[in-house]
Amino acid sequence: MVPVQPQLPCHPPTGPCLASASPSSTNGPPSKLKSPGSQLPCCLPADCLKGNVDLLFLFDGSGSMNTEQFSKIKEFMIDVMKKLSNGTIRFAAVQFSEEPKVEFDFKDYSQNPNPEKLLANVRHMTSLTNTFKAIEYVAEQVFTPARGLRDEAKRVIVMITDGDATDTGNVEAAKKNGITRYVIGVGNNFGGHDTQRYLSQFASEPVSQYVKVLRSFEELKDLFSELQEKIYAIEGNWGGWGSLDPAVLRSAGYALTSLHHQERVLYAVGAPRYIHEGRVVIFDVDPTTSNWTQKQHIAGTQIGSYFGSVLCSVDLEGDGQTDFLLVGAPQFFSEHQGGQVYVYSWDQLIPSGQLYGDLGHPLGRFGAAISELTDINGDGLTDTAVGAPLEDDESGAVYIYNSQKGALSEHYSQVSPRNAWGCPPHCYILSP
Ligand SMILES: [Ca+2]
Ligand SMILES: [Ca+2]
Repeated sequence: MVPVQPQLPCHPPTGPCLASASPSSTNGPPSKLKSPGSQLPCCLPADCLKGNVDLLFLFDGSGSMNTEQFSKIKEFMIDVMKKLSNGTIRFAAVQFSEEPKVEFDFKDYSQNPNPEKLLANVRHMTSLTNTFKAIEYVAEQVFTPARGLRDEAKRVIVMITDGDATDTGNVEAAKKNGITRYVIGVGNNFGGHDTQRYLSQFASEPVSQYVKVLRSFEELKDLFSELQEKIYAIEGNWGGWGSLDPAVLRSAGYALTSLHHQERVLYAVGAPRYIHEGRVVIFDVDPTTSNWTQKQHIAGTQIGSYFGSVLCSVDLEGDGQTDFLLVGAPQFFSEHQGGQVYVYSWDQLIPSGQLYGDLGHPLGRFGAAISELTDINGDGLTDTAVGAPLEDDESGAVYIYNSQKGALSEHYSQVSPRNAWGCPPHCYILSP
């Protein structure tokens, strides 16, 4: 079995790219590399993908909610903006009642991204709930370059409303403008219909993903994590697991490898930008229908570590049955180490160790390439190579790990004299 390597070039772009780690992360790289705009010496290609999101809060200011409830909506928006202030998301806010009113636009936010100040002068309008009118207005009048919309940004409306619309219409303008619509219905002022179905007329599809019904305004404060996941999914070019095809996943930059268990073949798919922590998901594929079913998943532990950007399955004895799944996190940071590889026993994804490079190479990108080798020390067991392409002043290094009976040694047996394995500087691909 030949492990699938990520689509990384041997010579990545020479120009710098922007670090994507959140400045609020507590366990990320040293501070000099954490701030938005930090320059790294080079980047994995996916780093350089555009991930900007322009997000507009369209919030209900109708007279059916009291002052306290209206304040809860403002608190929610402020909370979201503070927690998502990572440099890739810009915000705008429009209150709607009988008429829509721009409280601040994307340009205002980019000039002064202070949520409290931007919402300090909001006055509760306390009139009708002309929802259709408001959506059409923001789609046509606020998602515009003049209001600070960025050309390449994903467009998102987060609408918060407490009751039925008092007007009629459609959301064609928003659809035409490519705006993703996440709708939050809150409180008890909706008519006697199925609230979720009612709100679905404003939302993107699938409804289960883009409509949220809350019984009370208090619940808004607990909604952040769910909304964060939605936004990160959009920001990170994460389209969900809906339409899966190995060729599509590879071309989209996802890592992919097969796992063999008895007569079954399963697939591990890595999504290194998933909610910034990375995730690996195991799928079972029905051989007759080709339908993919999600079986298990494992999450990364450090924001920005690129967990899941490299995957490699290992068959120790060459019996055709996978024994280990190795997951690379080449941008994992600790004080002395740059990158690590997580080892999971298969077929249950049980954590069984971690591999590290030598200390003293915090920018080494250990784990940016992993390959199952043949048996190179003659003990009958497959051995494994891990690349650290930027180690030792970007000379690059390759570490060899021998297998033991039923296990992969956590201690390497050899490390290449730097740049002596036929692997040029910056090499991101290893072949057996
Ligand atoms: Ca085996
Ligand atoms: Ca061996």
